[in-house]
Amino acid sequence: MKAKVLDTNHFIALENEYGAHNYHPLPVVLSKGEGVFVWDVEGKKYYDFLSAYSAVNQGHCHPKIIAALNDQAARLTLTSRAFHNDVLGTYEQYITQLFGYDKVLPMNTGVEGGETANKLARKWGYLKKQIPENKARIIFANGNFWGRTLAAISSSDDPSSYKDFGPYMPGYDLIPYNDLAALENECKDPNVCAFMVEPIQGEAGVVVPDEGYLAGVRSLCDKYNVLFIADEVQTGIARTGKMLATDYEEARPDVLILGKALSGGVFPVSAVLADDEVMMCIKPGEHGSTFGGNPLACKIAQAALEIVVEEDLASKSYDLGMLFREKLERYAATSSVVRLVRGKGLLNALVINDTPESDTAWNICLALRDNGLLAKPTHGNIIRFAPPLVITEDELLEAVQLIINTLMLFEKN
Ligand code: IF1
Repeated sequence: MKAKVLDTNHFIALENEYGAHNYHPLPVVLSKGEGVFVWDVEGKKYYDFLSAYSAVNQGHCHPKIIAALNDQAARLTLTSRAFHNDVLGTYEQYITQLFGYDKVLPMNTGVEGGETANKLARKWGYLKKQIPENKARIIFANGNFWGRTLAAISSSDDPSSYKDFGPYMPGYDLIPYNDLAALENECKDPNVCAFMVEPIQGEAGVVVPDEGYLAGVRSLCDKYNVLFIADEVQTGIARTGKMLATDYEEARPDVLILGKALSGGVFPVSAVLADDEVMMCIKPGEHGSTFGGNPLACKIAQAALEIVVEEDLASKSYDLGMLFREKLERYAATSSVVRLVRGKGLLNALVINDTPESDTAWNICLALRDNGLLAKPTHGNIIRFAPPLVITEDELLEAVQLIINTLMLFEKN
């Protein structure tokens, strides 16, 4: 038994010694995953309520994805886009038909999807909207998070993302989230080419906008000839109870960014979807990536999407999300620890009744770990709960009970 605890300490010490300290993980060392569960190096089993930030919507090591991976890995992994391959076109047809867009541009990470969308929007702005050279502006919402590149942090209002990494990308501006009047004000400037927004803000703490906001964004973008870019890297692929979070309203984006669960968490696969009017603005040699559209990624992504359709993960997420919030709202009503429960589908968060600087949420996550469930705080006082969408109702109810039992340890009575 003792030797096993040493394993945990050993792996954590190795990371501390040899890895950059750009993360502060919960002290647990995982070595195996299957469906909604992960196991640590000591053999302890946990519910995974983070799902690698919604990358593992299909569950850990889904057999269909792993089969696609193994099959394609033995055949052909990478050709670069210097040559055609016999997998890319089939995948492109599948994903564009599934989401209803003319074209797809395959990339790898979510942030590259965001970069691609920004480049497309600028190009479209110059070619189609006749914006004067170098004057194109893209508007973002306060609290946005779309990754760690210099462009992504240039639109951030979180000092821990941007501070001491300047100078920043010009042509980016911020308005409050969930504020259509502020958006309309910006859209009046003819140099604005796009508004890029998360349908629900993830990193900001699962912030759900008012009903009608996304439809309002859509109609303002139509009115002023501005592209609506939806960052569905975290909210997409059934996470929020629909295939896309923008599906809840009349809010079809002009440019759709997908990532994370597009591969079921197997490796980085992202995609940008748009119609020809926008996508055909980019010509050969103007954008790309060594690994984007590689045959392995295409096979994995197609399997990952087929699972979402075949297993109807969107409705599962919708129904189980309702159940999750109902149970925890009932608990929160009389709790001194939980201030608020919010979310959509299986993307939910508990707001802890404490300041963002407090360590209460972190301590709750440590206690949850001890009780067999992994979750991670965001912004100090918010805990995000996002299990794989393949979770069953019985498992969800068991996990909810476990969360409630843990919260009870923190009640001040
Ligand atoms: C980290 C958070 C989640 C994203 C949205 C694009 C990207 C992300 C809406 C970029 C990435 C990540 C990255 C991860 C932590 C994580 C996160 F806590 F920071 F906010 F999911 F909630 N758009 N989100 O959420 O995708 O390039 O990383 O593939 O450690 O930075 P990527």
